[in-house]
Amino acid sequence: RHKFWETQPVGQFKEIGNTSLPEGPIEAPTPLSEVKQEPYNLPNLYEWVTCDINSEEVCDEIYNLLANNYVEDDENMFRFNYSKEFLRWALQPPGYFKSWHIGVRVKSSKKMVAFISGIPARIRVRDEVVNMAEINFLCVHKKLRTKRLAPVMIKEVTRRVHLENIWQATYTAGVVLPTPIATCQYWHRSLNPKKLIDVGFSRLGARMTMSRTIKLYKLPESTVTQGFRKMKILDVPAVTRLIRNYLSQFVVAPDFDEHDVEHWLLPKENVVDSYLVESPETHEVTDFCSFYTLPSSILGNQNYSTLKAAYSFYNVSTKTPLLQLMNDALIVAKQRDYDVFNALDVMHNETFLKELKFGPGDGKLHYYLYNYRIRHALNPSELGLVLL
Ligand code: YNC
Ligand code: MG
Repeated sequence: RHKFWETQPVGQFKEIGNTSLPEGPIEAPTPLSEVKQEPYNLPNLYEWVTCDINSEEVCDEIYNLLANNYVEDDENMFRFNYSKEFLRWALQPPGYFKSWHIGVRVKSSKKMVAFISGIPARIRVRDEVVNMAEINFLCVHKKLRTKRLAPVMIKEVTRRVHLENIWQATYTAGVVLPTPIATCQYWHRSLNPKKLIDVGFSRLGARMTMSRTIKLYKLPESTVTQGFRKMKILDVPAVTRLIRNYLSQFVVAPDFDEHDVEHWLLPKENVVDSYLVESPETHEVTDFCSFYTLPSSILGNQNYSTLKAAYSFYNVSTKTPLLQLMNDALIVAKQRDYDVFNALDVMHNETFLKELKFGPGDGKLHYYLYNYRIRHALNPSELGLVLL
């Protein structure tokens, strides 16, 4: 069934329900001297390229490959349109490896036709912190699909991860592979219902008019929580403490230090937005919320070309009810002209989704670990990890 994935150190479907298998690494690391020194062979017309994402030209090429060939919804109405600034942020966290930004070019024309990337991350699974790669942006040009290029790209990124003495990875995908550690669902909160309906993202509900729908999703002009403000660089230590403490309750979560928090959570225009609640009395940071910006291209609509979407990232509530905090996040997203606010059912998100008028999306997002077995699948609420 899965000619490639059956050969890889991942949980296999036939193991499901077998509770005697131990949790942890599936294969032991090999000495670095035994890691293959040369890249895997590509079909003869193609060549590997290590991408310098800081080069304007290379960043343009990756951007264009993804903008034209990356993930679409099931009905091919929308396609992710990660911005260049976003890609630079996503691919260059603290300690990143340029060698993990891997392109494939046509030898003759130098056209970039495929890409895969990894970034390093410390991921805690129960009480073990594991050095991992987060694999993302696997993309093969539409004209080169189903030629078994993806397995070669996955093996090559694996080889380069191994060369850095890292033996585990995590990734998410919309497709079912051996074997998800959790299966999550996206929920969508309309901010601009008229546009969402016009472009076919959502439909007018039964017995609903456009004006009733607009009223249903209306939000206050300004946020309601006292002390709610944008995160600043001086907040990094307090936010790190808050988020580390919060994430410790989940089965799988990143082990963020101050450098990670500065990179991933300090606001970056049109990439990531973060807000916190500073107690007006004690000046303590008690609550935090964040979202990243990922527009989608609208395929074949006369009136609109992009959907501006915010994606819930990491949220922490200790004093402000999570429902109120997320309502304030919706208000700022609306102020900033986003069309929709998306959230997965991970962490404590289930506690606000229905109440804040999010609706379930179609299509699932599956989470995976490479070379790390867990005894049984997790509930989404046991996951403290959001990948981009
Ligand atoms: C996928 N998304 O099952 P079997 S997500 C992993 N992730 O293998 P071919 C995938 N594997 O079943 P195509 C996959 N999609 O025979 C397919 N596969 O064992 C498997 N789409 O290869 C598939 N981006 O080249 C099959 O297929 C084999 O030409 C078939 O290429 C696939 O970034 C793809 O959705 C996805 O660009 C590149 O369809 C192409 O169809 C495409 O014949 C649109 O491949 C964009 C898209 C995927 C987004 C993502 C996470 C990727 C994770 C990869 C796995 C990482 C493992 C850990 C490595 C480091 C380890 C260490 C240490
Ligand atoms: Mg292929």
